[in-house]
Amino acid sequence: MLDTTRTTGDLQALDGAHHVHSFTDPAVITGGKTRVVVRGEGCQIWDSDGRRFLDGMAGLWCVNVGYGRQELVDAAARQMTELPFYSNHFQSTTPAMTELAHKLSQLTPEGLDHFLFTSSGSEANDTIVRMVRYFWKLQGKPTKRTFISRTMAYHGSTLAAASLCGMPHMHAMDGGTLPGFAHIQHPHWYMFGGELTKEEFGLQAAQALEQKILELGPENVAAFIGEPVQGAGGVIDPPSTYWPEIQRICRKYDVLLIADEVICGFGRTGNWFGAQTYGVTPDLMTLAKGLSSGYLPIAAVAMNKRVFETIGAGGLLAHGYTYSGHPVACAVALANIDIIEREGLVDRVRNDIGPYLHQALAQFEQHPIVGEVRGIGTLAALQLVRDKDTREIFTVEDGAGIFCREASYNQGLIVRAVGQSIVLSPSLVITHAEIDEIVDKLKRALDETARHFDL
Ligand code: PXG
Repeated sequence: MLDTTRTTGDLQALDGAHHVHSFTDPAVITGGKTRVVVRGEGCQIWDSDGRRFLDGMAGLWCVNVGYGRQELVDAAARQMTELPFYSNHFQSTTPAMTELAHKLSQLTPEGLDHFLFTSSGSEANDTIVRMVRYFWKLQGKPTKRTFISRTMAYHGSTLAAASLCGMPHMHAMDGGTLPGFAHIQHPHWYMFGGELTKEEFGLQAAQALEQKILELGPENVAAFIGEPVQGAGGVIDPPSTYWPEIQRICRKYDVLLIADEVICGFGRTGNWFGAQTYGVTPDLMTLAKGLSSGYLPIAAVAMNKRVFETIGAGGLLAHGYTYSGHPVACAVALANIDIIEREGLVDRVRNDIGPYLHQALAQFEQHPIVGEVRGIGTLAALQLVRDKDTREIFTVEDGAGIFCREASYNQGLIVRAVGQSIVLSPSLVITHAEIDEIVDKLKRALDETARHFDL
């Protein structure tokens, strides 16, 4: 049983002694600096000392409907009482899995009507690597095995997903990528656009895909995968010309197009899926996070008819997880989708809080250390710079991102620092008053950062 009598200090000591954290320097934890989070409601969380924070990240980009939704608790409890577990292996299903697959087929872009469930975005992307290679083998093109993704992409921490990632520190940790993974530059206009307009740069950035396909040989390229807006890479929202050109190139060379919708899906960009926002129809999509608003772990691979019918004709599908389509997670995902639909949260992002957030953040374009304010819907980033005129970014050694993030925490606002950018991804139920609070706290944190660097 959970011992509820422990103090913050007790928990920090135990945590330092036994718990290995994700994406954290273990030395920080053994030093007893773990933040102990105990409760959430709407967009707010509380730590074990009773301190309130406005959660500008919706957990880890995932609590789309906000914390404290009793409806999701009830859905889980009902399913747990009725049937806590059954698998989908060997021809079995449970009503919750079937209903969820059916529901998703109504929400996803046309043609994406088949769903394979996993418990995490990483597993889903690893699954995609196996499925796509299997697809090409069955299509009689077994050499089409290489995946192309982007620098600063994040697709997960399992083996293949980590190779799809484009973050140097991810690859450096265990000696590089697996064979069969290539990368092109991410479409960040502010960093790489030079004198080009955003639209010109979008086309140029997409054409890097064509060059890479030709360099590798189209007969060797299986798929291109990208997040419609790169999230963990720093909220890189591409120019409007980018995705349609990517799609054109993929079709030209018969390279499958995969949208990793783990962050962008379920309303974040103002449509159900980011691919819709950017006007493309992928062959496969990865879904996670907002699918259950993080209340339970569940993710999915969506595939179109061509992919499904090909692998469907291949005999036994030698792939699956014990928890594929876990009934409790599926029941929670269904209830979560009900909330998004009933409360009109997708329209709310597109027509109300998305524009409100970006209008409010636009004032920081005048701030001495903010070079660019970017994003779409409830995704936003501020690029911290030393010099606005020359677009000189702070260095890693400067640590302006981390400094500003800590200054925000001290104000009671949770944000992420990605390199020298400050990133926001609040829940879709955030109010105008809470956005005003974010902006107010962020302003103080930015001012403090500017003072720290004498700017
Ligand atoms: N794809 C994308 C686009 C993601 O953002 C994953 C896949 C992997 O999902 P799982 O469920 O396996 O974590 C993610 C996850 C960060 C950060 O630094 C973001 C994620 C994970 C860890 C850290 O903001 N996103």
